[in-house]
Amino acid sequence: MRDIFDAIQKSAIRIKDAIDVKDIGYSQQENSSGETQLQLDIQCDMIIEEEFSRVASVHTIASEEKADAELMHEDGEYFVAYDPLDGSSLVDVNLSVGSIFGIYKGDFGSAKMVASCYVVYGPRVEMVFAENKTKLYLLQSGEFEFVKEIRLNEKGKLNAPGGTQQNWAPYHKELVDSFFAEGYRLRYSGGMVPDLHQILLKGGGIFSYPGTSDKPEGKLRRLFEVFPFAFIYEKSGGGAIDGKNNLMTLGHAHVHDTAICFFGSNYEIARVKEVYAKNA
Ligand code: AHM
Ligand code: MG
Repeated sequence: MRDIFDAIQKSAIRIKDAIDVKDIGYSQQENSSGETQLQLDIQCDMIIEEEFSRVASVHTIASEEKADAELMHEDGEYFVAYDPLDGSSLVDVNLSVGSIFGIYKGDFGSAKMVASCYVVYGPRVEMVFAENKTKLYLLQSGEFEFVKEIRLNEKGKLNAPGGTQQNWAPYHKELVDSFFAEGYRLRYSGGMVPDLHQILLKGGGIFSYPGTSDKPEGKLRRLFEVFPFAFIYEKSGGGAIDGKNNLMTLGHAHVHDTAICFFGSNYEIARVKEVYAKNA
């Protein structure tokens, strides 16, 4: 695990440099979700692949930017799924973006996850790594230094509602509005890494990406977006559900499968469950 952690750190430092200097023009290629890939997305994917190719314990990788999983080392035991540059369309407006890593043992799947990590490229570069506990690191002078452990409060104040509102179910809109009616404040940048990072570090709240009329299974991908954050939120004392079930109990059929998802502190997650049990 240590070597994977090191490879993620090396990748993050290289990605930060790529974000700082690269022209982010669009390539001619589309990724598996049909989005036009930015040259920067492809470059970040290649950086991570190259770093993991040097780690003998990595058996297989799966990336948001690759159609299929790729074998790295026959004798490795870890399966790593990653989104190399989540929220990459925010780079041109200079908002924070991130990389997300789900580390699985023996195979991909929520039940096989053993650790999870993300990196935020913002005014500062920070990394959050969860195994038994959730730990925050800060990049300083080329090294990631441990800052503190992260623990969510029972209840927060932030509301980050994702997806096109026009396409929300009425009960979902009522749920989102009910948090605002209780005094929650809107915090939504359109990057799940900084949005979920903010909720974690400010002690709590709720992030939602519901099923919508145009995307009934939501937008966010199970292996490299949903499961990694579900793992981190659970290890931080919060919860992660699809409205009814814990996200970490869901299966997946394909590398790019998506899921409806809610991440938050316990109070908000309980509220979501109540509303979705009655309506969804
Ligand atoms: P991406 O992987 O193509 O960058 O998309 C994922 C991003 C998430 O970071 C964010 O939570 C979501 O898309 C925002 O979607 P929307 O603009 O529909 O709210
Ligand atoms: Mg992405």
